[in-house]
Amino acid sequence: MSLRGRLATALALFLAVVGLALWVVFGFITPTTPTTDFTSAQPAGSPVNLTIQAVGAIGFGPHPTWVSYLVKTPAGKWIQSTIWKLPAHTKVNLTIMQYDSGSPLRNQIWGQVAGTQGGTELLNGKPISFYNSYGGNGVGHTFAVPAIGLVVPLVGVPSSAPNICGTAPCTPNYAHNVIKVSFTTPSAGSYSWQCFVPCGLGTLYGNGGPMGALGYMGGFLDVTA
Ligand SMILES: [Cu+2]
Repeated sequence: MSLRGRLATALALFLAVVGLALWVVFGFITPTTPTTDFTSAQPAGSPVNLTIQAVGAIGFGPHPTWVSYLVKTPAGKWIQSTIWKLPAHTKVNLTIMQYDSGSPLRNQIWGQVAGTQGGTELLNGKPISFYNSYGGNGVGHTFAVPAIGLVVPLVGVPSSAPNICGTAPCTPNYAHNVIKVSFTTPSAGSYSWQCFVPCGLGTLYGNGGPMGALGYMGGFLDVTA
């Protein structure tokens, strides 16, 4: 091969390596999560049934040990997606399958249910408006949409339970709590939701890792007119 040919090959290889490195780095710092569309899952105006689960460890992907939320698609498949497309001004019947254990809250305000229909959540069928995280099993996560004042504390399963789910998606034969609330979507816009319990174990004050990553402890309600 001529010198020129060898130089061109070396340059091409160098650029390929640089490109690959950039792709990996940017893929890591700008995580994305697929959007799940619920706008055509039901006739216009009918309530949307949204079912999600919170797990102690996702079990797959780049961060298998991270806590995470998953969503059940309208087709019934559990996927790791935290951006959900919802119709505006529509009632959402939200069911949360909580498979993670809990602990006392650092700030008791997150034990207060807010922004739901009736100001309550159904915890395994029983309505509660507040959960004292110093008693019982504590709170593992919250599902909160600050812009609409929605806060749903997710009471933990007993950490001593013999059947704690290890790998998502979890199925109901593992220890879990079923939490149900209803709320109404606001007008069109993008509304962030997140967990306010510092559950990013091993990170600074528990607020790193999954707490700041789309697809794990936070996402968006993509509300469309
Ligand atoms: Cu959390």
